[in-house]
Amino acid sequence: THHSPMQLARLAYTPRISPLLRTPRAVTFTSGEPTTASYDVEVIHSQFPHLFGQPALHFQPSDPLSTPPKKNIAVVLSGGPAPGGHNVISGMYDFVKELNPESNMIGFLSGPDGILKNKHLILTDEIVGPHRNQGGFHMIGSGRTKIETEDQFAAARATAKALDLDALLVIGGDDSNSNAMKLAEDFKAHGLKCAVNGAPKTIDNDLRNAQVEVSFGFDTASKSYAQSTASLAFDAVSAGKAYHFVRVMGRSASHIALECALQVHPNLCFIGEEVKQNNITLADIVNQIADLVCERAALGKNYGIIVIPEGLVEFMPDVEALIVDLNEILATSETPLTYDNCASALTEENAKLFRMLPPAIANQLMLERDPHGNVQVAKIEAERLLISIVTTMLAVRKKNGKFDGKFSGVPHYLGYEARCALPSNFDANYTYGLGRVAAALCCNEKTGYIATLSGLTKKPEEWIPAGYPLTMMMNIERRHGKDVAVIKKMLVDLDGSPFTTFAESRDSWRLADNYRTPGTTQFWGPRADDVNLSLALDAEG
Ligand code: FBP
Repeated sequence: THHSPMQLARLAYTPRISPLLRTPRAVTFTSGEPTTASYDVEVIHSQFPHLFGQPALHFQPSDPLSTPPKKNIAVVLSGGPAPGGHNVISGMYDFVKELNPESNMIGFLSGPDGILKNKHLILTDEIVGPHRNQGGFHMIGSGRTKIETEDQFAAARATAKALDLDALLVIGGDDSNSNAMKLAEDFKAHGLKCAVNGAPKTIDNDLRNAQVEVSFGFDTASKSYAQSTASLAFDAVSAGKAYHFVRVMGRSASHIALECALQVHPNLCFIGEEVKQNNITLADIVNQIADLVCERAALGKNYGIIVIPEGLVEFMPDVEALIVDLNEILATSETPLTYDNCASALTEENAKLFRMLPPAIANQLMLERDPHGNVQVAKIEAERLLISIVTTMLAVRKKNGKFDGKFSGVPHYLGYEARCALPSNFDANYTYGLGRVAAALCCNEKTGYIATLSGLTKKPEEWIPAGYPLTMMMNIERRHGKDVAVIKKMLVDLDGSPFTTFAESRDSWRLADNYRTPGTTQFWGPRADDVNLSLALDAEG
């Protein structure tokens, strides 16, 4: 085998699950009242006429039923990898096979594109086995293709018919689950038996709401980023010669940055959502950093650590206005855009800022939006942008006698390295359980639901399984110049406990070096089942 000793040890791990999920033939549901959407009810209802308003499904113990007929159940991984994806598949696989060993589990290859082209793999013990409790999405691969045109929906229907599918599980983030809902509605409208359900994946933790407590992968990834951030913090104070500017992944939401701050106590951490609420401009941000550097220099400290969420660029009102303007230009332009014709198409104000940015950053802002219409913030090097402006500012301050220290900024981006990490115990348990919840929905003809487990700060055996209609979580947003129904992203709640806890302590972290480290992810021992601080604080309320 090519597995390391640690991987082998993780292969032997048995995920902990609720007794309700242990006996597939004893799973029945009680359904509640019809549901509605929290936002834009009428429009969402009109977009999902067949499936809007379905009840929530709660799991109920019952006496085991006889073996149900053989089924064909498919799964697809969609979007960026997140630790635990393989366990959703293995949980689902086990449940489907325990229900009826004759059933087929089919994995679509390379994301939703595999559905369109009917590229798939029949999953077997040999394929699933070596991936249990392992990181990565490589068992079947993933992709960002979005099923949106009528031709694409027709291709998806053709595949569902060709494989005689009873159900499909989409493991994805907010956009992919929104798409799963559209597919569920489309299949229903065309009289296909194939059900479509979702599972909440993303390291960003922005697929979260009253029903979904955390998206899988966040726990492992944020612990890993926090550990690296801590190492850089101690490097800063040990070497005493540089400021580490650490940008962390997370798209628009600053959940990962916030978790890193709660764990590490950096000198400064920006939270995109607060920047937006308080209308903090790019000029304000660089001033805050320059002030910090000057104050610390006065104490003889020419080093420090600053955490930046990758979504920050979208939240500074001046940069945001520029992005909105660019979005419309990119969506409507028929020819490829150059720096110059882009600058001349912008409003005067936006063009001024655009021309002021380092050209590399301006070009990164012009990069094509992803298939879901998102700005590719992972490719915008905000840490370099800030270092470059702060360097210039401090030179001016030095000339004016307001700064007599040294400044050296070292840019870091913590992004791709944590998305395929070995899942923490939390994520291994959570995803295996989610896979079984999803299988129960898929094998019982439920469609348009997201699989959930709640009560996640309790023991895994006490987590409560349920299925909730995806329409409950949707709102109307403008994407690619059009209004579309999508799951509402959960950004950092400025009244929530993770943020208020951070806000109460951050002043004391500016000048002192109160750095702390969470350590690397533990798989055994007294701290192995610790959950991330954000989830723990949220649960405390
Ligand atoms: P998902 O939303 O698909 O889970 O992906 C999350 C993420 O890792 C973001 O944090 C990041 O901005 C983005 O993917 C990067 O995308 P890509 O892998 O296409 O560069």
